[in-house]
Amino acid sequence: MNYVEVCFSPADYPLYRENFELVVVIDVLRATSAICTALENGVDRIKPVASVTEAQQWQAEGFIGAAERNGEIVEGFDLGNSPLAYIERADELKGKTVVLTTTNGTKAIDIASEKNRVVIGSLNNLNAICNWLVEQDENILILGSGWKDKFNLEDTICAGAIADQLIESGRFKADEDSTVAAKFIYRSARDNMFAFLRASSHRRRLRRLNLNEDVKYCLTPNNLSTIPILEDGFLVRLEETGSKNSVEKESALRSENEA
Ligand code: 3SL
Repeated sequence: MNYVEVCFSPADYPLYRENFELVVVIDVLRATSAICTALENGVDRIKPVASVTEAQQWQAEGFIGAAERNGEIVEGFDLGNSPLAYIERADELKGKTVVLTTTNGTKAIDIASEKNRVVIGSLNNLNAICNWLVEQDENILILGSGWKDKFNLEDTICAGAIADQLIESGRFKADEDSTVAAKFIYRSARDNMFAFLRASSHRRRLRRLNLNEDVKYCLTPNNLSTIPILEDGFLVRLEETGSKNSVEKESALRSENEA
């Protein structure tokens, strides 16, 4: 039987990474919710990068630039990581490639991709990703992006929800206390996650930035069915994996983004 375990933050990741083939990266507020939403609403591919400088470089190459730091859009970009913005601007973004950098989420994707296969989880695609994960014959690590390397509640709730479903399937087992704790936290929160998170640091931070609607959206389970997977440095919809080779993708990108 394979293992599913929860790692609370990128700072803890080196303690876990050797034992897992597949990593599910989570940043409920808001990076991975935005990634799932953008791809489901027509964005073709997302290039996750750890730094603003890298995002600027790709933007100069013709990608649509999206950058967030501390909850706000970075100067010089007109997109951040609000999932609702990707819905509102779906017509304009359809078929395009976006380069995205965020405070925690894209950093977690970056470190996970050094060694492992990476897929993207959120509450929005919860059942879709669990149904797919259950079929994978691999040890799975669920990596919360946290906040600047610290534990956060919202990623832990989502990680606990995924671990719970996989363990309940009878195909996975868990050993680590982090996984047990995540399951308990999820089970305490699941009936009203918005209220449960009232005192959480990031919900307070986003409330101060008038982003409560984003928070409610990110805490909505199962409104999406897209599973983003990292392939050759780009996040794509899982069912489209391998549908184009990288040369075809590069030339498609130039014509899409010039159009
Ligand atoms: O940390 C991240 O990657 C972001 O999602 C943070 S925020 O929700 O945009 O504030």
